[in-house]
Formats: sequence, C-alpha cells, structure tokens
Amino acid sequence: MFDALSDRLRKTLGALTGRGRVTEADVDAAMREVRLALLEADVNFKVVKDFTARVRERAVGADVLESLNAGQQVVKIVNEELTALLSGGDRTFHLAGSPAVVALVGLQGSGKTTSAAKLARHVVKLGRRPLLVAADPYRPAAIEQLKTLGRSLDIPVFAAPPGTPVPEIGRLGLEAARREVRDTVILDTAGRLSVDAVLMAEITELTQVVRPVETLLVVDAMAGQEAVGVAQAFAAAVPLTGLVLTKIDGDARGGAALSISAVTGLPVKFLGTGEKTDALEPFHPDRLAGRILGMGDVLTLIERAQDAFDQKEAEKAAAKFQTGSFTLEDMLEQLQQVKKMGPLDQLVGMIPGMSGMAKQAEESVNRGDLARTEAIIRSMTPRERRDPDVLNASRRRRIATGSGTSIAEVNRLVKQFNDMQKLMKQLRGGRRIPGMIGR
Ligand SMILES: Nc1nc2c(ncn2[C@@H]2O[C@H](COP(=O)(O)OP(=O)(O)OP(=O)(O)O)[C@@H](O)[C@H]2O)c(=O)[nH]1
Ligand SMILES: [Mg+2]
Repeated sequence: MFDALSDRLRKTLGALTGRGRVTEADVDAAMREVRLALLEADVNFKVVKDFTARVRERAVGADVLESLNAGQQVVKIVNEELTALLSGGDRTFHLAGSPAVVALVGLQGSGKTTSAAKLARHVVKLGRRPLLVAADPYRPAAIEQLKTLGRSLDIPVFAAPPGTPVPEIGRLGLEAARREVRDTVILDTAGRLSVDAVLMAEITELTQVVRPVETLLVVDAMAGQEAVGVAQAFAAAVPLTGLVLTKIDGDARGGAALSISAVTGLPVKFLGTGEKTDALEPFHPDRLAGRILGMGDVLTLIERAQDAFDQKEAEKAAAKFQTGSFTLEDMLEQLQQVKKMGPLDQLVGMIPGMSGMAKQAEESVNRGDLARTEAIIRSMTPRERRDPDVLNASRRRRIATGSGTSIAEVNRLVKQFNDMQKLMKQLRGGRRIPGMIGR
C-alpha cells in the first residue's frame, strides 16, 4: 500500500531537492504534482486542498526560499505536514479500569475479530491477562472463529448462550473476567454490511453497559472514500476513542485510510499489517510519513530487529566474527534471524535512501536467493559447514544436487564465504572498518 503515492511524491520532491535555487513557481509546480499524487491515491479532496495550502504557505516564506538548501527545506515541510495530517488525537492505548474494557466496532469484514485476537496478544506482551468476549451472537461461525483464535494464542474466550442480547453478553463478559481474574476485556462485536440504526443502537447500549475505556473503529484500509463516511456515522453514534486501520499490507491506494483521521479527528491507534495475529503495529505517524516519502523507517526496523534477534545469539555471532571462527553453520543461523524480521523487500524499503532498492531486493527474494543459500548450506554435512576447505568437486556436485541448485551457485556461495573470512581476518588484524560491528 502507498507504493504508487510514494513513487510519485519521491519523484516530485526529488526534483526539488536536486535544484540549486527554488522559486515560488517551483513550489507551486511541485504542489500541483503533490496534489495530483494525493488525489490519485484516493485521499479525500478537502484534506488534499488543506494540506497543499498549508505546505505552500510555509514553503514560500521568505527565509525558506532564500536559504541555500531551499529544496530540502520544502521536503522537510511536506514531511512535517504529512506527519501532522496523520497525527490527529490522542494515540495512547488506554487500559484503565478493572477490568479495562476495549470494544471493537465496524462494518462487516473490516477485521474486527482478527484485530481482537491481535490486541489480546498485544496486551499479553504488556504483561496483562486478557479475556476475549464474543459479542457477535448472530453467526455461530463468528463465535467459533474467535474461539479458534483464542485457542491458538492460549487466551480464554467468553461466549454467551445463543439468543443472549448483546448488552447482556457484555455484562456477563465482565462478570466472567472478574471471576477469572482477567484484567482486560476485549469485545468483538458484529459487523453489518452498511451503517444501520439497529446496529448503532445495539452498540450504543453495549457501551453504556460495559463502559469501554477504548472503543475502536476497525476500518478496512482497502475500502475507498466511503470509509470516511462510515467513520463519520459511527463517530456520531458511538463515543469512539480511535481507529484500527487493517489490511495495510494490501495493494489498495490507501488514500482513504490516510484521510479518515484528518476528517474525523480520531487518532489511528493501530495498523493491521497481515492476517496473522502478530501482524499489528502501534501507529507512528512520523514513521508512516517517512515511509511514504521514501525517507525510510529506521525506528520500525530497529524494533523489528529487536523483536526477532536474540541479543545473546547476536553477541555470540559478533564475537565469532571478530575471532574469525564464524562458520557456514553460523551463517545459516543468521539467515534464520533475518527471515524472522519479515519480507526482505519491506525491510530494505524501510532504510532511508534505499526504498528505491526495495524492488531489487524483492526480485532477489522472488528469485529465491535466500532460500537457495539456505538450501545449499542445509545440504552440507556439519563438517563441511565448519570447514568449507574440504569441499572438493565431488562434494560440491553432491550439494548442488541435494539442494536443487547448480554447482556454479555452490561455488559462488563458497567464494562469498571465503571473501567474508578474509574480511574477518583483516578485522582481526586490527584494521577496523568503520560502521561494522560497532562494538
Ligand atoms: N491481509 C490482511 N487481512 C486481514 C487483516 N485483518 C483482517 N484480515 C482478513 O480479513 C478478513 C475478515 O476479517 P475478520 O476479522 O473476520 O473481520 P470481521 O470484521 O470480524 O468480520 P465480521 O465479523 O464478518 O463482520 C479475514 O479473512 C481476515 O483474515 C489485515 O490486517 N491484513
Ligand atoms: Mg467478526
């Protein structure tokens, strides 16, 4: 998502930074391009109009245009305003109350049930004991879906007998939470195909009974402009505290999702980035703005790395590197760690100045480069992994066959590894390469 928008904005802004002097006319031309890019990405037209007007006003200010790095300053203003656009409201995820009650509402299929499970997992990480409550009594399959998710996460799910009115389910859910000493209740409510009065009345009544500290509207980021209207209707009927934007991993233009917060004033609290229960990210407007403008997203990258990398293992690997005892076995281990961080093209796209390389990385992934490297190492015996010097022609042929690759590929990997060892030796020799293993 946001790829097309990102491409266009980067091109426009790139032209601006590359220029020695920037005139008011240059700014106007760039803003026309920015406006088109945003409209084409399906951002709400009023939001676009306000946005470009604000950027222009700041950019044509005398001290900007006369400065030596005017182009960069304009880009910085775009970045700041885009961040501000996404920053509406209080983004803190509040968990006050005993139990703290979080209710999820939204249209059918927007991702409520999935997000309920994701949030439950999220609060477990915060050290809490959640209870999931199935407040969608109309479809037995809906209850079953939540139970399955709960089971997979080892989180209890409360469901009331069929026919129980929704507000009563809420009340019973709270009772169950107190009984089972659960400090967080996450309510999964039923969706409708469109906003209707009965649904709104039901949710209003439910929130009056359970008094959620967070009532989050779950919005499918793939939905177009109508999502903005839906959000407004929900906001008018229920005291919403924020938004969860789901399916951010999809390939829709995403502009509508960018508009909802600006139009309703509701903060985006979480992003859903995949179908699995770990695909939930707290929302950081500055990071998303940076990602869209191709400025990378180093903070998210660092967080993911911290999540995926075992600190002890990383230190061990670094130590091995320094003593020159890093083997192919260790390389395989490191490959696993990188894989845990997520798709390589996404990772590369997060590094500033590298988003252009994301495509290359994607191609490399599509060609299966990593997987082939892994297959080659896996086809080696432990001895070969520790000491690639024993790899004669017949061993290499066996490995190529075993891994479904070619002898040329095996040779290339061994050569890469030998080059790396040379580098390790140089490091040991005291010649430090700046920026490598910074310890
Ligand atoms: N790719 C992707 N798929 C998602 C995400 N969130 C939910 N989905 C998928 O969207 C579909 C609907 O999700 P549900 O959680 O069942 O939606 P719901 O709002 O509970 O639906 P109803 O209960 O029928 O109103 C499922 O196939 C989910 O796997 C996400 O962040 N990314
Ligand atoms: Mg559901």
